Amino acid sequence: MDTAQIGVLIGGLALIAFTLWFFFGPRASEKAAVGTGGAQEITVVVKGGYSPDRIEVKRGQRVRLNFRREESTSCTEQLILGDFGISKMLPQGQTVPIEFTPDKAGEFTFHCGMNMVRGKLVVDD
Ligand SMILES: [Cu+2]
Repeated sequence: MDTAQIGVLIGGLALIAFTLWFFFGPRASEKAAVGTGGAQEITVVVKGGYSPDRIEVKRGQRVRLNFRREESTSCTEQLILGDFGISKMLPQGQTVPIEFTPDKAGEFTFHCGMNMVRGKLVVDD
């Protein structure tokens, strides 16, 4: 093998590693911060998915998720967090606050009306 071939090989391996990491790597989660109202607050932008799509909160303290939908596709129009009995419509361009107090710890999925776009709410004890 000459230098160019080795270069191509290393490049290829790096690309594979990146692809694996991108799809299967650990997802960073974002912690909700306690805001002025005393609730753990975080803004979630809805655009081709949820950002952040993994949110960490503490159990037993009020949570306020400010969902902001910045896309017109009807897919993400509805937001469902079934484990806490929440179902909300997210009009485009508006910030919709979703407030509740998580009374149980664990990982809970929130998703669109068709269960296609998903995010995780991690409730720590
Ligand atoms: Cu959908």
